[in-house]
Amino acid sequence: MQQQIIKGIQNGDRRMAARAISLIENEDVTRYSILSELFPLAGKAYVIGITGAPGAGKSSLVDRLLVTLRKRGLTVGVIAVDPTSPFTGGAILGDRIRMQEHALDKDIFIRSMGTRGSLGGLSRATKDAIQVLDAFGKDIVIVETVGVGQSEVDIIKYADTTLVVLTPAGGDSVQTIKAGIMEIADVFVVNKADLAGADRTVSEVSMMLDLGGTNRRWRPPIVRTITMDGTGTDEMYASIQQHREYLQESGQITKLREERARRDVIDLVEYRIKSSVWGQVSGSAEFEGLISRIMARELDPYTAAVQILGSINLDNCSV
Ligand SMILES: Nc1nc2c(ncn2[C@@H]2O[C@H](COP(=O)(O)OP(=O)(O)O)[C@@H](O)[C@H]2O)c(=O)[nH]1
Ligand SMILES: [Mg+2]
Repeated sequence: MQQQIIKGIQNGDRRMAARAISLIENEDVTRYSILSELFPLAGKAYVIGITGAPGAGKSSLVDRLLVTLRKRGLTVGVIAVDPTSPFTGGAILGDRIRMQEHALDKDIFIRSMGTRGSLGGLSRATKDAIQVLDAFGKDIVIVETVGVGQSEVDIIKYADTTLVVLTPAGGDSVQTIKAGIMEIADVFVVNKADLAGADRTVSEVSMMLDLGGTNRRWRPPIVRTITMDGTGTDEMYASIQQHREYLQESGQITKLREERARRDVIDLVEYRIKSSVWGQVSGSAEFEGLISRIMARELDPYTAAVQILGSINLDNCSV
């Protein structure tokens, strides 16, 4: 089965790419050996992250971007991450009719991913799914994720160029945007520019960028878009291209990838240890016994942790 999946991905079989992502989502035991065989095939895709509040227009912008990319003959993979929705089983973004039309295009692969357990599993699964689509030969991989919480910020770290989508609506005025999100933006998109207040949002972002000082060599451009008529789509694409050129010419892309490789290995080690520990400890009689004793103040959590460490077996982490 494993060889069939790898061969299939090499031969452009969509079902096999989908199968690999399902195995990743299900935390199947075979996923790591599949991913390690896929690794040599990957490394060519350019990853675009798109994040912002729910309803900001991310999916609509992805729609527009897909048309632009396809016109240029580029093949695209889309991963829509929605941590607020339960495990989706790989359903296509049902809310977007046009997305579904795109789904019929064989050079576009769309997949949504939902919450899966704890332990940063979604971020891990997304990173691995990007690698599958990269190995599958997609020129561009777009990751759409709701800009709330740490795990979404983590996901976006896998992107080469990150778009942060804002809207003129008072609700997500720049002041309320989390600092973390501001820092990860390579391009700001002020969507719904047809609504009142777009100018104010643009100048607020611009002011925040000025306050940020000049230590950033790349000043994120601010693009206005209206997804209904496509206003700003070309400019958005041009900004992505400019950022991509900047990364290449400055050598930043190599630094980024090196940093990512480092983080990836550490993440994997951490993730596997955590999963193993969780599997052995959570719900076990020993663990519950320790908790009761802590509650009765007969035992402190520091000593309990040391006791647990002495009893767990980490041999299965590398399986
Ligand atoms: N007025 C206006 N509405 C928009 C625009 N782009 C998207 N919308 C609407 O905003 C809502 C959320 O869009 P969606 O793309 O699903 O947002 P997401 O949750 O960020 O993916 C939908 O009802 C869209 O029709 C825009 O440029 N202007
Ligand atoms: Mg969406």
